[in-house]
Amino acid sequence: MMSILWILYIAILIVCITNGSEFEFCEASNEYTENSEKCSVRKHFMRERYILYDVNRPEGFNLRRDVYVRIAVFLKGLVKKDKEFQWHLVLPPWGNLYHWQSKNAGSQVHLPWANFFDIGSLQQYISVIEMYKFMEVYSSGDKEIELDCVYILQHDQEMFKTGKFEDKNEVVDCARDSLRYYKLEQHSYAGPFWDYRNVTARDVKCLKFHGTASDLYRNLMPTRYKSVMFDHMEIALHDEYGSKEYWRARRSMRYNSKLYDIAKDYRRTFLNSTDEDDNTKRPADWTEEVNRRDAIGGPYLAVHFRRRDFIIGHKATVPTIEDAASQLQEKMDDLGLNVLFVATDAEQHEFEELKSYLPQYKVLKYVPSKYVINKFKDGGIAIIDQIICSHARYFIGTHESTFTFRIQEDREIIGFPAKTTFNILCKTKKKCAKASQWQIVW
Ligand code: GFB
Repeated sequence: MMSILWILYIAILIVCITNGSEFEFCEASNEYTENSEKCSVRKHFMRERYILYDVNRPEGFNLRRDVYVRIAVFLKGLVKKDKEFQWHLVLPPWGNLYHWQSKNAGSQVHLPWANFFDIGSLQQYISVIEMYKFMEVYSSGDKEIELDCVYILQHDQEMFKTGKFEDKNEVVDCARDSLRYYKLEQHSYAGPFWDYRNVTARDVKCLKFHGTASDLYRNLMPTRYKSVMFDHMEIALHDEYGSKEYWRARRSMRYNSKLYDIAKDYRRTFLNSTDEDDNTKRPADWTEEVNRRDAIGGPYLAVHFRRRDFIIGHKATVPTIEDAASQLQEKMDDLGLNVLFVATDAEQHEFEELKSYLPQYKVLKYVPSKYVINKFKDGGIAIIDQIICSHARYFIGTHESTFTFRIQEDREIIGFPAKTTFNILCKTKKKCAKASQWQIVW
């Protein structure tokens, strides 16, 4: 019996040696059968960890972009702290936004970030992966994705009642009615998951949370979870709002180069504006940008004139169309400009009304071709408007609109003098809210 076993052992050894493989114990797969190359690939994969997130459904495009900056800075800090694991941020697909209702834009769900942003630029700040790519690498071949843990961030209502705010990170029972996730079976939850049907989670926890994003490090538990999702990520605050790190993350959010090209073409054709003449040339790589304040901008004034839901939600600060026109006229005359670029979500008749008050000027807005709206959707058109505003000699925005804030940030990055950027339309010439000023830090 012993000699048969010996013969078998020697035969296996010969087969292994002639095949060039080795018998070694591979901890990653808990087997003896792997050769060392395969084993190191497995080991490497074992170190991959994925963070996913989602934002309160009604929030718009530009607040969502701000939430990205929060989580990007969070991940950057994590990578610095923890070298044991390879951390990646999964980019939540865009879609189903309340404001994105253009009928000729085709489907506006599950849009990848590459539609709007330059992924290479994002990668230069942190490791990001589009959702569809994550699904390929993470699924076990059958296209089903099972996340290890979902945390639903919730405000502590008590703090809002008492006005006493302190950091909190506490797993609590999930109130049934607030839970958009439901149990399918033991260790399997279905939920909204960016409207994907093939995604579930093994565990769902509600987290009463107050504090900055980095307070969530402790919830990651990478020796237990490979993938963790945070829902309602907008509840976590910036770790470093307005700091150098904040601005690095923000600067990495360059747009899809095709959107810059469309805006460039429009500026040259209709606004007599080029980067050479306007002193707005930027290095191709955002990490090579430097602090400057000498951008001149194209010979036009740009206004972001927010209407629709803002007229109701921000009654106290949004001017009538006539009031807006009179403020714009005054500034145009001041600056000796006769071209006005209007970025707006206004109805066409509102835009015509604005124009009717300003007959002495050339008043323009960007109108996308069928091809552009179909390819880049409402989000892409919004970005084109933002790029054109960010290259104007002078910019006036809408008080407290995150759409305006993103333009102001872009102008700070390009290098305009602050006084040409942080201006807002007033309710009336006499009644004006104070504009916030978040200047860039290098
Ligand atoms: O981006 P956003 O959150 O900015 O929402 P606010 C406004 C959306 O409306 C944009 C469209 O994403 C665009 O789709 N939009 C607004 C525009 N202005 C323009 C424009 O000038 N050009 C183009 N092309 N599109 C928040 C809302 O809006 O205001 C919240 O998201 C809430 O739901 C809050 O209503 C009061 O910060 O301006």
